[in-house]
Amino acid sequence: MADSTLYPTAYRTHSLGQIQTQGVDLLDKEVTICGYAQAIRGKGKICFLDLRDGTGLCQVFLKQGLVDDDVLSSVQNASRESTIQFTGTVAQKRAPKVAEGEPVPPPEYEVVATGVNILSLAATPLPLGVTDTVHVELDTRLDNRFLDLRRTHVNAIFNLRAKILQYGREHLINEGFKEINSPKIIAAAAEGGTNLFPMKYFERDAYLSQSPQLYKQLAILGGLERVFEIGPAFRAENHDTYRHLNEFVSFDIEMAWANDEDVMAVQERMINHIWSSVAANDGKEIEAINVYRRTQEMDDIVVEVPSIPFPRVEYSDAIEMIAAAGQDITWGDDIEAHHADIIAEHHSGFHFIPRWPMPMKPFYIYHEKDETSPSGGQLSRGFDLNYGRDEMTSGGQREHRADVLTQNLIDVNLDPADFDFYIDGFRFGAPPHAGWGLGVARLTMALTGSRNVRETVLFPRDRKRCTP
Ligand code: AMO
Repeated sequence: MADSTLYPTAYRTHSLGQIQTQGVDLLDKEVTICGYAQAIRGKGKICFLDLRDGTGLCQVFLKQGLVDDDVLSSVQNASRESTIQFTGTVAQKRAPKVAEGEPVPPPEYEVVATGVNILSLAATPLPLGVTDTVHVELDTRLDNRFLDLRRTHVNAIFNLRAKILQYGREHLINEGFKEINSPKIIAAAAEGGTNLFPMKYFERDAYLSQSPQLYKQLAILGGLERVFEIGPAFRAENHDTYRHLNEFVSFDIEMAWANDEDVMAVQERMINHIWSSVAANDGKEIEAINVYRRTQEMDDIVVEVPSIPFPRVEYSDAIEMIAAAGQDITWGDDIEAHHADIIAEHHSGFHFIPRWPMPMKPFYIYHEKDETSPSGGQLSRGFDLNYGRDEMTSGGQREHRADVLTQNLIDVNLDPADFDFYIDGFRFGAPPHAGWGLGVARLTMALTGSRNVRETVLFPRDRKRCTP
């Protein structure tokens, strides 16, 4: 995380990560650093302070004579997590003793303080410990997220979430996709009418967007060829599970002249790129999570780069697999969480489930004319991507025939008149196209070994939580 390209600011010349990575060049030089006081040791004439910022840790050494007595005692008496600025010189920390034959750790650096400025004293007691490894309930953590985020492994989860977005974006841009932003105040439901959050929009009713679906398609119909969007989606769902929220970030693509297989290939290449980039660059974040997991007696997470193509378990084969395991399921039924467990026994990593029956997929999905399918031509070009038991993505080829699209709306009891703005887009020449929507929090769960989607969302919104 130590970033050698960080510029100095009004408050510091160097980050703590830079002190550790560039320490050899900084030896005996004067620096100004800032951070949270993580631990303060020493009475009387000396004091050792572990200072932490968002890039790392550095020990600060204070000694009578180098700083005034009252300054020394104010640091010794400062509460944990207070923010302090120090000016001082960089020195090499005394190397810890290592047993013979053991590897010698790389040198660490400290700052010998000559100037101190207490920026903000932390109130006591802290509502939750930043370095403690005792288990804290998720609700307490979320109520005090500002402190929870200071914990190294929690910080690492959000750094990795940012990397998912960075590497994902980078990959799509390299494949010729352009980033778009669609409206979040909408007048018609994309994903069914029952889970909309209504809002007042001047004199009329409007809703919060459930998905950029209709707009990303209109962008393709308008000739933008390949688009992606990373933005919020709102669902007034009652689900109270480890993987559902009422606001989530949806990572969407849409692509012209393409079918379901084409966009599945984009997805697996993108995930392969994200996983291999994390494996190559972000080992420190993974290790930070593992250090914590060991204190909780949990297994280490390992970033296994998934090879492509990902396995494909067609819907019909999935139904057979689930039925063979003794479950009461027939073609046309939904694949529920406990069914997904059975598939996950065969495929614990990423796997696609393509070719769902049309009645189980949204009206905008392409209607496959396949008289051999058990549904008599009702097969869709819709797919899901699962990681183990959890759905990460839905997507598919889209219906680009305006008449079929209108009939699809009628079939699901939606009024085509409410969708004129959308169907009109198909009346004047429409490219066949396909796309998908990926849940960022769920993908972050998969990467970081988190067991609850709330772990991977800064300020989650669920049925019971609308603050902080
Ligand atoms: P879908 O509704 O399946 O498809 O959503 C796509 C992905 O978004 C994530 N997701 C959620 N994450 C957290 N909480 C929720 N309540 C929630 N709902 C969905 C999941 C899911 O796989 N328009 C289509 C996508 C497309 O076809 O392009 C859509 O929204 O990871």
